[in-house]
Amino acid sequence: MSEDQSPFLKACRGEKTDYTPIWLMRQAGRYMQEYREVRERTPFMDLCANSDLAAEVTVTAVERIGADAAIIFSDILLILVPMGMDLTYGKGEGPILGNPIRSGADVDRLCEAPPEALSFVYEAIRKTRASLKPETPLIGFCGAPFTLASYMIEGGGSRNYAETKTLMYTDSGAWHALMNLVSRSLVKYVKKQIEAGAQVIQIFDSWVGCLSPEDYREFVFPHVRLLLDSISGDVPVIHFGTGTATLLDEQKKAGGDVIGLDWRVNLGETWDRLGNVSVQGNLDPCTLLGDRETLSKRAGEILRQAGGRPGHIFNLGHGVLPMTSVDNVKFLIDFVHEWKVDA
Ligand code: 1CP
Repeated sequence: MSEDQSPFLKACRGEKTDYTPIWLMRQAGRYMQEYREVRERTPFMDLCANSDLAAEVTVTAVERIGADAAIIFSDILLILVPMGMDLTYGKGEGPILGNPIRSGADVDRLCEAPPEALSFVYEAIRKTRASLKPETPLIGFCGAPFTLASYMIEGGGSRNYAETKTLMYTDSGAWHALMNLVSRSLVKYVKKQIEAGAQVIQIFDSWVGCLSPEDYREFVFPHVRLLLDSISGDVPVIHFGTGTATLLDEQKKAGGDVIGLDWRVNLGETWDRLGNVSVQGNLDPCTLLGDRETLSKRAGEILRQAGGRPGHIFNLGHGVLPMTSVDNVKFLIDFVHEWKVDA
């Protein structure tokens, strides 16, 4: 089978497949023993910067669980370093940006990321592509402008995005300048990933669900549109967010060949409403922590809602949680593969 005819790429293009393709966000990560062993010896940023190790972690994960696509091991925040941000990953605390952006003057101190500053990512993509089975497609990715700006402004993760919204509401000039700078950096970064061999790009707008539809339209839409317009046509793009039930129509308008759905929406009804687009999702990652009866029941409900329509990529509604059992992940993947799509 050529990669181009793989179920995952066909589903991205909205073509019919013999079974529903599945991969899991964060499929290489702390829930996997092999990953924990690599991390015991290697700090997270060193792992990302080491293209041999990043390729190894990527390939090990996809082969171990039997997913239909690999996602390059990296992180959405790495691009912030060549833009002028001071990034560290504290033990168990998540990422910390030491010099948060709080004003127009702070924005002025940043620069567009020179794409060659991330050459270790392109190198990891090339090495991963060379060692993956030919029929397994490789996903490249980046954070979306809003989600990246929120880390830059908050200085890390956030519960209510108060600093982010403060800048947005009090200095819309600085806000749009920041979003534009991030978007321009992302266009070049994504194009380089495609050149290196990424066959699909996923845009992670993980935290955009904290916005109202009005704020999305005014403060986010033009930037996501610019990003997606600039990369569209090269390879399929998956446009993902969480908590986005009220934003999905706008997100679809902004662009993407595949729209990511989380578990808070009914996949069937939402797909009916969105219409002509592929969809990815949408199992609650916590169902992998429960018993197999519940897991297969919930997975079956999603497959029944998709109803064999071409263009469904099975995934979780967000990343795999660290306490997940690998056996449950494999059970889910087998369950989805064995499902008769015409049923
Ligand atoms: O299979 C994979 O794991 C692919 C690699 C991958 C991806 C796609 C990693 C590795 N990070 C990401 C994307 C990413 N990073 C997102 C978008 C996806 C999502 O919403 O889950 C986000 C928001 C980040 C930021 C980030 N980096 C966080 C979240 C912190 C928060 O605010 O809640 C964390 C914990 C990191 C570090 C990180 N990145 C990746 C891993 C495996 C880790 C954990 C590091 C470790 O403990 O080993």
